[in-house]
Amino acid sequence: MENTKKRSFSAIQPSGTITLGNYLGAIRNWVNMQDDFECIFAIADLHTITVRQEPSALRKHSIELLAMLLAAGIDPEKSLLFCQSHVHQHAELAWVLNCYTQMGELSRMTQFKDKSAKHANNINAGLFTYPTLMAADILLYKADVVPVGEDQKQHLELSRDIAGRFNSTYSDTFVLPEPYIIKSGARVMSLQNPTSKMSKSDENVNGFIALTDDEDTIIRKFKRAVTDSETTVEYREGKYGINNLLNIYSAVTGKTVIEAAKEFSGKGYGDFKLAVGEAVAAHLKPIQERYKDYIGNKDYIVSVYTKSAGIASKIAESTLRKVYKKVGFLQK
Ligand code: ATP
Ligand code: LTN
Repeated sequence: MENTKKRSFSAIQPSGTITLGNYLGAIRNWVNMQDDFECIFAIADLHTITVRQEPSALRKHSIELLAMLLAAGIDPEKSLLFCQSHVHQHAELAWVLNCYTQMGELSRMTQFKDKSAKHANNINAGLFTYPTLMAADILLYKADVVPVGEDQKQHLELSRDIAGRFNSTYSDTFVLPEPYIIKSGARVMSLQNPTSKMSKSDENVNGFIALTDDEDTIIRKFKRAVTDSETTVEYREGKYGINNLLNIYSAVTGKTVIEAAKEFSGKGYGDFKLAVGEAVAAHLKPIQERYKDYIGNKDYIVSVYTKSAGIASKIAESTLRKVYKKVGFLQK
């Protein structure tokens, strides 16, 4: 029977310990999509070296991330899961796409502006061309949809622009990918600075919940979460800290933010923060238990990413060949 499912591609960087933001904004949706889409997932290790990494830490984060994705419910029987650096076509297509992307387009990317401000001593060319590598990731597999958090929307729009430009210069080659953003959890904010997003590379560990944090740590971090000087739990413009906690509570309990706010009306911030911490810890517990099994079984992880990379590479090669032919390279 012909496969009529739409194809989905997404990736995540092994740049640190995966956070509640990554989970609620992206990974949880990846897990839920596996029956309805043909899913391809990658560890974006090529992207990660745009910020200087300790090699041993990068290896450790990559294995931990793979174990966590399996624990969260990525099923290698249904989906592909591999390392970007193992499929060389990503870097090759990225080079071609660089030649169809304008400096002006790349300089408008907010992630580039944020990251170059944060890493002012290492504003390398890779950081600048990060979005063309991301476009290559997606376009190689002719993905219809790309499940990401809100922060990646701009990169996706650029991927569509690059794909459209290539198609109209030559002929239909790439599928124009659609972002697939699920509202609940799409933008989890830092617990210490609720106007900026929760990020795994945050130097302040109290700003994020790592998926491996134990219950006590989770509750402690929520207790310390920055809120405001008022006393009522309500969802309202300007109450950034409380809104963030209500969003998180809603995302892990399935209640709406309005229901959640009602549940805590008349209660103090202390009770509310404790309840959010407990709900998050309970939600993560089964994932953490499965994680312990996977991280102890490195051979299994290696077998998963090796097999997936082999399959991915065949799909990627077929797209790359077409691109090389269209731009006018001699055929091998
Ligand atoms: P870094 O801190 O190294 O930039 P990151 O934590 O932002 O990393 P990425 O690997 O860049 O994470 O992103 C992986 C996925 O998680 C992406 O789909 C991204 O949109 C999503 N994501 C990241 N942070 C959040 C957040 N705070 N809320 C919701 N989704 C998020
Ligand atoms: N830049 C993404 C990670 C990423 C990605 C991709 C996401 C790399 N390649 C392709 C979707 C599709 C991020 O989440 N920061």
